[in-house]
Parts: sequence; structure tokens; C-alpha cells
Amino acid sequence: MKTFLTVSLILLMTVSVAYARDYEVTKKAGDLNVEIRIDKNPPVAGTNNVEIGITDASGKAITGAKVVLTYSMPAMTGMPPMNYRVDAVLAGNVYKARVNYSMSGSWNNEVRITHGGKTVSARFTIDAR
Ligand SMILES: [Cu+2]
Repeated sequence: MKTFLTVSLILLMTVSVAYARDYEVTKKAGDLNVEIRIDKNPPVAGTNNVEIGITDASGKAITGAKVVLTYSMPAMTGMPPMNYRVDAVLAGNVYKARVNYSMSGSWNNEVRITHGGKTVSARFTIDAR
């Protein structure tokens, strides 16, 4: 009985950690649904791995798009504005990119999706810790 309880507890903790791990944002870009998942929660100053899932209104994954992620911070006292851009690369059904928030604070992010001759975008803010 004690072993069963211990095993259950470990399983429960493992599952909780697995679910709590990623930082997630869901946005609309034109008619598309965009699911952004970051492997650090909260996202950190430094390297974060980003996965971007794109689906159409019927829920079908869009895999033939060009996906660009930009992230920026406006000028602050003693600090010039910062702008970065990275191409997200298709891996399976999602697009992957690595971002490097060069300092902690609030970053403006934009996912730009070109698909079927049209470009749409979604914006979101990340508070890097
Ligand atoms: Cu700054």
C-alpha cells in the first residue's frame, strides 16, 4: 500500500511538472490560429526555444508557410532600442525558433506568417525574467 502511494505521488508530480513546464500563448493571425509555446516558464533573459503551431479555421495544420518571429524592446535610459528577427523552421507540424532575449523585461513579439500569397501576423508580449 505504501509503495502504491509513493508511486502514485511520483506519477502525479511528474504529470504536473510536464503540464506546468511550457509557457503558452494563443493568438489569431487573420483567419489562422497561432499557438506559441516556449520551453521556459516564465521565459528567461537568454535562450528560449519557441514552437509555433498554426492551424486554419477547420483545425488543419498549416505546414507550407514562411514564418518569421521578431522581438524587440524600445529604447530605455542608457539603452538603445533592440530588434531581432529569426526564421522559424518547420519540424513536423510546428515551426521552431530559438530566441535570445538579451535582457530581462518586457519584449514585443510578432509572428509573421506568409501563406497562400497573404501575410498575416500576431503580436504578443513576453516578460523575460
Ligand atoms: Cu531594455
